[in-house]
Amino acid sequence: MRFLSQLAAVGLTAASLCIVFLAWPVTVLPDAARAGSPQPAARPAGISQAAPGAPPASGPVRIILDVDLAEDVDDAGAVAVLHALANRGEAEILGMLVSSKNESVVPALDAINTWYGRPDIPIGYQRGHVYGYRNTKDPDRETPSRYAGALAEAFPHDVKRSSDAPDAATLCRKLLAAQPDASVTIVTTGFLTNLRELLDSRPDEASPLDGEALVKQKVKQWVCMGGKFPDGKFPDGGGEYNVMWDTAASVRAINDWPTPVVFSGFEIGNRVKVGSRLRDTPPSNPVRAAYQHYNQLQDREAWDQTAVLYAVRGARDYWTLSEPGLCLMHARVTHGYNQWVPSPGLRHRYLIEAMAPAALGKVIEDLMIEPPHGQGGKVTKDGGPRTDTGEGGRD
Ligand SMILES: [Ca+2]
Ligand SMILES: [Ca+2]
Repeated sequence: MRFLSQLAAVGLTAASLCIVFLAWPVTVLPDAARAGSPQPAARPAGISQAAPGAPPASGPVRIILDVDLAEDVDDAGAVAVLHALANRGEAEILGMLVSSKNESVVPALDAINTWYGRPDIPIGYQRGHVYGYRNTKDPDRETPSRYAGALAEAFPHDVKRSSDAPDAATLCRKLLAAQPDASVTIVTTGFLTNLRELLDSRPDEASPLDGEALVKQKVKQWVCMGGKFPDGKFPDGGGEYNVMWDTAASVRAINDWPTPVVFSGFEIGNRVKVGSRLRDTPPSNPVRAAYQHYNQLQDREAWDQTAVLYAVRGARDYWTLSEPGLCLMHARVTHGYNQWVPSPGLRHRYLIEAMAPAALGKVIEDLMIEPPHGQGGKVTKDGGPRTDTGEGGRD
């Protein structure tokens, strides 16, 4: 959607972009916007062609995971799923980003990674997060969390506070620049602040390309837990949490992203309930502790886990893909929402439920409770965290 960027460059606001786009009949979209597959039934470029159950054709899927890990607990489950898939050789974790505004979230994420034996996964923290759209009352509002502070306090890690972590967009540029072309899958399970910053980023020591060009060269696809499909509004008129929170970032990231995008909408994870089987894991597991603090180890919807699972394994028999189209993001005071505009040749699709939610929940929860692999002796025999810092896990 370079056309949108050009409009932005001449100073139109995000809100007016939506008006322009709405007034712009789909039938007259410019050829440049039709760069995807001409066949509505075909998979968009970059989406796995592997047969159901087949191993990845070219090694593990290279993942950058961007989480909020704050107000809801499913991010913690999603991080667990990704570690389990990495342990099985299905995924390679290049790095993680945090899109929420909370000084305990990066330490909490580092603690989970440490428990899984990967204490050195690079983590970037958002800069420039804004709550709401044209919100003059509390645009700097922090993202609350019932569990991040407790994890940061109880479990071993070495990042003291989120703002000690590097800027997420700068880190992401570095990670992308080091990878082969068209090889990286970005998964977002939170706000789109960091992807906006990435698209807006300028050439630097990591790459002579600007953000959009770098994404276009290195990213295979973006899998976004966000939006609601096909109708983006809830009965009360509200939009889905991840896309509405930092609305201007969502408009820029979704409308201008230069590669295929697959959305796992609200309705997908909403029917899949997981988490209570974390009781079967040791109390030293920080993911168990997150659910303990969040809801006393009850089941919770698996929104974020579905995005990670799709990013690594593809649709398999879990889901089917929608027709191609455009997930159009609307800005409005104070929070935005998305609208699905079907259109052959465009690069957005969304997941449609295929497997029964209970069966899919078992697939996800089995991964969430898989113990860490021994990683060079960094994980103790019972799968618990190292205790050499004197900070045993507790919940
Ligand atoms: Ca660390
Ligand atoms: Ca989330």
